[in-house]
Amino acid sequence: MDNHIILKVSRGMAAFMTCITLAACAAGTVTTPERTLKTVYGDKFLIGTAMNARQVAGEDSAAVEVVKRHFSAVVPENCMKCENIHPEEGRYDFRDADALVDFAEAGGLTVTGHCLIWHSQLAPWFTVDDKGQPVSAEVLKERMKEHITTLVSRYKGRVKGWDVVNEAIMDDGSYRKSPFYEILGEEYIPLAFQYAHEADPDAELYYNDYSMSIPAKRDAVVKLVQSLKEQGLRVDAVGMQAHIGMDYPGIDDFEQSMLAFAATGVNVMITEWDMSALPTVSRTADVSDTVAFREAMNPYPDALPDSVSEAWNARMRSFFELFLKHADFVTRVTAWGVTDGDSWKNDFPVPGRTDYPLLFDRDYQPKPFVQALCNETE
Ligand code: 9MR
Repeated sequence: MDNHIILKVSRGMAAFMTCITLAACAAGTVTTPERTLKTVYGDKFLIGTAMNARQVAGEDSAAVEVVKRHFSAVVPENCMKCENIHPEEGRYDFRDADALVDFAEAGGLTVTGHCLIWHSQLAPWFTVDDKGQPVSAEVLKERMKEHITTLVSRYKGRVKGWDVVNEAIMDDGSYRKSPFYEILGEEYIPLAFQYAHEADPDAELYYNDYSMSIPAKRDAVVKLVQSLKEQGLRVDAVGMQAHIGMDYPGIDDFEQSMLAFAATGVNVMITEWDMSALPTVSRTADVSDTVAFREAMNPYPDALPDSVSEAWNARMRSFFELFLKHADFVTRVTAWGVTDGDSWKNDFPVPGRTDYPLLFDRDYQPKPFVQALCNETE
């Protein structure tokens, strides 16, 4: 090939590449790697989101687009919970959970299984006999083992880790008096970890809970993790749910808990991150309600005022910076839902509110602090 031909070929290639670029631009696609949470912070920790069954089924394609662009991990919001996946003894319904794991695999997303043993959203049959009386310790152990083994083995090698036990400790540090505790005592927790490990020795295993900044709860979870480790059980991380508000918890208290958990030798995961922008409902308030109460508790039905939005974004950013600061032991940060419209917070603790707790708004746009984080270079 003489120089003349090489020049012609390279000009042709350049023209071809320009065409591709222009075509891509015309099609609204990007030609340089897009700056998203995943592309900018994905080397620090997994960036996850909870997904609902509607999204996984492709009924909300804009949400799916956000998930694919910004997140590297997913967790099912509800479909792996006992009442959904194991509604009756001997009958499982794996359809939604299978779909989520398939979706994740196709998109290269890491899956967390949520959750194996939890007092809430527990199938009604699970801890009682056919007369509605509590089953014996032996029967409950058998049921737990069968349930855990079935789920963990089914997704072996596809689910990276499991929330093995969820919300077993109360805010005062005592054990929750759940049916599991009433029948088996504290022993149900190590048993759950043992059964999960036997079913998939490679799966990571987590203890997951909320309000983890409260000192009494922090101390009790530290003791629990230490005791599991002393018993030779696998426990990889403590999941801090991080359902926070504008006025709780103190970020220093949250950091103290992160450090306390990490000091036991496990990782920390921020597993269910959201922050209500609405007034905190006092635990003593009568949420059974009056119209006036509901209106006072739902002050921004159309949009957040700028001042509230700014405060919300600043506080969320401070938490994300805290997670980055401890990226040596924070292995995953997961938002509890994709957009504000999807969030459970719209209905809790007062039903029918319009809340703004997540990283993407109702129009699937990143919140200002997410946009700013994505645009920054270190
Ligand atoms: O977001 C979930 C919501 O759709 C369910 O109705 C609710 C039922 O309890 O559970 C929500 O998720 C919870 C999670 O599984 C465990 N931690 C607390 C979460 C918020 O309640």
